[in-house]
Amino acid sequence: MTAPSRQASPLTTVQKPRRKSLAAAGGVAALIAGLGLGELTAALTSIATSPTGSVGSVVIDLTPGWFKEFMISAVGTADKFVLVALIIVVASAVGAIAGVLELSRPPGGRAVLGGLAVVCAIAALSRAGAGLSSVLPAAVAWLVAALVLVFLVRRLRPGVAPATATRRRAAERGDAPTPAPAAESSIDRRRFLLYSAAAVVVGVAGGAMSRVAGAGARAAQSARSLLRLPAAAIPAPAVPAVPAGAALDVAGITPLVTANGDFYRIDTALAVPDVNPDDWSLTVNGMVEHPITITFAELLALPLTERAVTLACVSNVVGGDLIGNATWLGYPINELLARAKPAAGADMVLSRSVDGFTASTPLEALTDDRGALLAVGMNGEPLPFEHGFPVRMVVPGLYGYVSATKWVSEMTVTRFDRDTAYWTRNGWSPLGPIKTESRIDVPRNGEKVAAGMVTIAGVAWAQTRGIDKVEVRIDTEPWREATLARAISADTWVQWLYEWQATSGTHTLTVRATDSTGVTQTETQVGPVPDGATGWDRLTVNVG
Ligand SMILES: Nc1nc2c(c(=O)[nH]1)N[C@H]1C(S)=C(S)[C@@H](COP(=O)(O)O)O[C@H]1N2
Ligand SMILES: [Mo]
Repeated sequence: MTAPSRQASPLTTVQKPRRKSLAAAGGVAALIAGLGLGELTAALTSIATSPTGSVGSVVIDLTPGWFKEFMISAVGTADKFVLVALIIVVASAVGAIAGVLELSRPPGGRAVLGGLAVVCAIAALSRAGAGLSSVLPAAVAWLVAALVLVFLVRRLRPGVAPATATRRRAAERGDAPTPAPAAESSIDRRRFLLYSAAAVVVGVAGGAMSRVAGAGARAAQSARSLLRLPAAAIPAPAVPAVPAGAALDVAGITPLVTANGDFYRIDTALAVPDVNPDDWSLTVNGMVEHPITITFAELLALPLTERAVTLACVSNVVGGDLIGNATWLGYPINELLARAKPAAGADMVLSRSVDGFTASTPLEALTDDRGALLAVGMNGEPLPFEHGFPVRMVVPGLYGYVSATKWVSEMTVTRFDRDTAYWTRNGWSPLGPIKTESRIDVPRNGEKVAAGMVTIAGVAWAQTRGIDKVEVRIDTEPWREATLARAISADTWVQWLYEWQATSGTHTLTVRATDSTGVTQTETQVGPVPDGATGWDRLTVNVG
């Protein structure tokens, strides 16, 4: 064995241009490490927020149709592959630029990576059902990439290279000759490449693990995208769930039907459950004569009903937006329970989600003819993952926390004095009927409007009872009746408008609704706990 010669030492002299290319390589390595761990974070939290996936989806959305068609005709199903390759090329270029910049103008490289992270975060936020947590993968990716970049680029600075520092210290002590000028640029090139390779390995491992961790999610996703829901047996195709004339043509008013991507989302799930419909089943058990287990295929084979229902959250404040209206396709829960035959004395159904959430619903609300649904479709699509794919409950007239269990997997017939549910255990009322409410959508609070005819418009709701009257009050003038649009049904909100001859000055607008039982929305202001907020929606406008 011969000892390695001096020349083979990892300490080599690296010229400036070489340092630049090493920095570029380090930048790419840092980016790979960051992206890999960002992908892993996405796979472990939510499926829709992967930095590359969300950027890819946004690119797909923004690509003009003609170009998409051209791509598909030119490269066929390889279009996704081309997109991924393109993203890799662009990302590598950004990484290389970041590396060079971090060497020449720190913290320029970190800033460039930060810019890329912001793009990823915005892309993730733009996806349907995104929340603040959607930026987490991009944030993790940036943090990791920036740390690796700083670490690697520091090794390219002769001033701080440990070997040089030792030499300088030795020089200061005077027990070594002054270092040769060339040694100033000596860096541990082999070690640098080793660390860069390690960063690449970490990134690739993170990416690979994210594929494994996200496999279930992807299986569920592809099952959802392949799913073709059967047509509703009721209403017949000729009878639309949303009749003509139900939507008012007023700029800025809440749309009558809320698009799935705009539908409010409330749940306790940190990661959206990705349930594969092939693995899903619902069990009806507890105080029943005939326990039932039904698979997704069996559910779809039953005659389904389509019905518009306005869902509301008990946490919605007066004037708030935790409310949405959709057409739901599903199987009537009362028919399912009729097959199971609840025992005498039962008064509650405890529904359970695959993620452990529970809701306690009065048995009566699920067996009467209000039309509670075991829903599979939302506005003509399979349920979005965020809204309970593959199956959720929708019960007209009850706040979501006592009725609208998403990803539902079990319904236990029981009694209120035997069991409690997720929110009722936390001090919320066991009964959650939706209160009669109304909201002004236009004009906006604080808006400046021109004197003359101003349209005041909004929505009002009293699910299962229906709205009979909406009144508007300008300042302290008498209440004036608004015009109601045609209601879809008593289970949905109704749009209303009032044409106001506005005079200059500051004015206060107030709205109140009266339901079909003759109950007028109370002025008494209460917060959401324990059974829903009350009060009148009121706002101020400046008429110029
Ligand atoms: N599994 C599960 N289902 C749930 C919840 C939940 O936290 N987990 N939240 C409920 C609440 S409080 C409301 S208001 C509705 C909201 O439904 P959405 O997110 O589809 O609008 O879902 C209900 N179903
Ligand atoms: Mo809710």
